[in-house]
Amino acid sequence: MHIYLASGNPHKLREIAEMLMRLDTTVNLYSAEALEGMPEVSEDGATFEENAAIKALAIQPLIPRGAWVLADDSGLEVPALDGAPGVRSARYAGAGATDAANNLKLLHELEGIPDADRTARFVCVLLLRSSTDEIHRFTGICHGRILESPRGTGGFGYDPLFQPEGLESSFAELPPGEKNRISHRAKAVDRLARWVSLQV
Ligand code: ITT
Repeated sequence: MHIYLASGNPHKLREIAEMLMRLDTTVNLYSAEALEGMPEVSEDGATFEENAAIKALAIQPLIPRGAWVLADDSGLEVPALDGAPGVRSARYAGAGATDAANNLKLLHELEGIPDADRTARFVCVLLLRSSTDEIHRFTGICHGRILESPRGTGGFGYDPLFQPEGLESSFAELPPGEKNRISHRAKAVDRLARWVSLQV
């Protein structure tokens, strides 16, 4: 099965490729660079599903017949902030914001919020779309909490501030490969891989 990833985020590509390798699937994963690159899209959907659909549609006309497009829309939801940054995770501190700026804004918004109320969850919605408009969705959620200050240098995005439930480390402190076994994206990719294994 040939799948093109509708993403301009190299971290997502690396993580999903590693997960698919570990799961030993029959998927051949290609980056959007194998087409004409990921086009600029305006991710103005109200949900992760809508934004994933916008990204998938943007490159779907470019893929070879018989191939599939996979879009990943993901983000961090913090109940104490009414679900923010949510679908705006990538641009929480403004359009084109760096990960560091987004992390700083998150810490600022959570200033004075007691430990018990710093719960959070990462959400990943994967949308798989065929060249003939068949669509499948796979969701993964990872629960945790937001730390008081960034820890670790691995991963990307909010990883230095996110401590997954049951672990002492932040996502960014985990040894290589460990995040890719327990993350929201790992759970969604597990579901995708299970679906792929049922196709013959
Ligand atoms: P594409 O849309 O091109 O795929 P993007 O980074 O803009 O890349 P999203 O619109 O889905 O992707 O935004 C996701 C943001 O949520 C991302 O920029 C991070 O800030 C955050 N995020 C998602 N998954 C994450 C992860 O595993 N670790 C840390 N932060 C994550």
